[in-house]
Amino acid sequence: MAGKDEEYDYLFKVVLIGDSGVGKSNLLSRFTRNEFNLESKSTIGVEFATKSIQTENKVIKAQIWDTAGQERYRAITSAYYRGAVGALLVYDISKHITFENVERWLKELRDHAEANIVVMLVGNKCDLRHLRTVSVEEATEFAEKNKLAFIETSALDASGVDTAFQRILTEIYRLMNKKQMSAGGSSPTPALGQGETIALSSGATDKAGSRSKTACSGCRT
Ligand SMILES: Nc1nc2c(ncn2[C@@H]2O[C@H](COP(=O)(O)OP(=O)(O)O)[C@@H](O)[C@H]2O)c(=O)[nH]1
Ligand SMILES: [Mg+2]
Repeated sequence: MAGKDEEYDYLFKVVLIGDSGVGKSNLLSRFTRNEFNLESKSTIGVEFATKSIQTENKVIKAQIWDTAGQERYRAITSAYYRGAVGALLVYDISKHITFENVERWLKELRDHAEANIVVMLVGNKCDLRHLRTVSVEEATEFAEKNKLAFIETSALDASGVDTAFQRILTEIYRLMNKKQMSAGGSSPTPALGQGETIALSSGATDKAGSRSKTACSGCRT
């Protein structure tokens, strides 16, 4: 029987990318199952996990893909990126090299993903504040230069995790709405076009401020 979990307005594929060990799998398990694993059992064969959220009166089902450890061999296949409308590009705030490698991951996205994929830079492990090597300022500057949303998270203590997913899904939804409007307003989905006001400004800096806000407050110290 189809339960409430099955009902959604949109299904968005979001991929997790970033160096090995930055916490991608744990961000996924924290968000979808509220679980965290201290051991790095690299890859318990999960291809993707799903979770539905609500935004602007719509139910968005997120299908979040995890690399299954392929990032270690720089062998992520293009199938991984196919159809993805969002990407969380994760680094570890206590390992500067993982932040330096963000450039490479952006190039990977340019080469393999849709041109208009929504990318959010995620500084994970912000609970390790005593070991921090990437400052909020440095990451914010980089994110602004590259027009990325930015947030810090901790999969361990859960701070910022829900916010990160909520924000990227909301931004994807808004951009999709905007695109449908500018394509003539003939939406294929009856749920749309019911007189909602859709912001036509670019950059999605409005309302949720997903591009202008930076770290979650819990992670700034
Ligand atoms: N302190 C801390 N450790 C984390 C956090 N997220 C992940 N880890 C640890 O970092 C290691 C790698 O995590 P994992 O999710 O496997 O990273 P992945 O290779 O990017 O998928 C594991 O030992 C996790 O327990 C976090 O937010 N804080
Ligand atoms: Mg992993």
